[in-house]
Amino acid sequence: MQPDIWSLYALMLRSRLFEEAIMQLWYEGLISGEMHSGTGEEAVIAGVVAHLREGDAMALDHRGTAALLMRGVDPVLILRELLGQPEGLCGGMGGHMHLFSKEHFAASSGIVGAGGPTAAGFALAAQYLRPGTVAVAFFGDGAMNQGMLMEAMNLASAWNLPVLFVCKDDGWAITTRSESVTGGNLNERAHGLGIPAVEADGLDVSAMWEAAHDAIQRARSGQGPTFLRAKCVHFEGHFLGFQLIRIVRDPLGEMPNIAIPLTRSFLRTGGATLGERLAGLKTIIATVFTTLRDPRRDPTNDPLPRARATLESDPARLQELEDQVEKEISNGLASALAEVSL
Ligand SMILES: Cc1ncc(C[n+]2csc(CCOP(=O)(O)OP(=O)(O)O)c2C)c(N)n1
Ligand SMILES: [Mg+2]
Repeated sequence: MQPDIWSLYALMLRSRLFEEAIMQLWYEGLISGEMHSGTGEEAVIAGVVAHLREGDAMALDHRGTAALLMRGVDPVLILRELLGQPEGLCGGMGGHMHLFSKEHFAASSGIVGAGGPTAAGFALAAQYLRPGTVAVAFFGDGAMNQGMLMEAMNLASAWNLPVLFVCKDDGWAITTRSESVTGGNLNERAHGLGIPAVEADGLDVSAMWEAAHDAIQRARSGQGPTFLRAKCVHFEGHFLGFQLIRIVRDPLGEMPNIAIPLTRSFLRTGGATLGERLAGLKTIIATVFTTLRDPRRDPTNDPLPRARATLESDPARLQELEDQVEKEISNGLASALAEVSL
């Protein structure tokens, strides 16, 4: 079977446009709290979600908006939720990290790693109540170091549950490089629990679709769980307004924000020794320079133009699709914002 790249691109584009609109509203102050964007991981989500059918379930992390949108949840309900309105998907109480759609068997959680047990639970229910259906868990590389995710993978293997564990590996957990806190190799960790591990390029939606196709087939046909690891890049860093990304975008403007408090604490009497202060300063300077070369700002890591390039042979159809998706998202936004008192 071949992926339908047109519909995959449409899913990715809907998600991108919607999340960019959310970003705008957040910067305008209309959405409160932290906001984790999934921009950059659209190919991972689209390649998997495109295989889901009625009765399949999803357990999501703190970047769950894209998956819900691609699964068919009404963008107006999502947006009203993010705006904290009672008409929102979860009565305005959940916010972007705790979105839930009973109809779609989809639940997200801001507790890192919680998608593991949730997906295993969905998959256990599937075995009894909805045979032939599957559950998918989306989580980050940081979540792979959470005990509950490992426990859930263990049980999924022991009980042969129909579940796909998708690790969206961006190499970071907030400001921690995952490699600095991760022992061994993640694929071997899955193998150790008796789960086959597959790697796919998370920037290439067709590769993701193919890898997910086989893994989901395995689960549907009673052959148990698969671990699918996909490298991707989050353009906004950990969350909107992320300091390291602000430095990359505007190094000169941001430098005083770093330098002034740093100089003050460096010169303060008492506390750390001079040697410790110098070591701290060195770390901060190294982090800033690493950030200036950050792959998160490299446009070649964007999965959208990659998918789009494969469709350019039919520019009329491409234009039509883009116009249609743009209209759909802007109509949804207009209706969410118009009918709700801000
Ligand atoms: C149990 C738990 N510990 C810590 C946190 C704080 N926290 C929120 S997101 C995050 C990083 C998660 O990294 P990863 O799973 O790789 O996801 P990414 O943000 O990179 O997409 C952490 C530590 C949390 N929400 N839950
Ligand atoms: Mg990560």
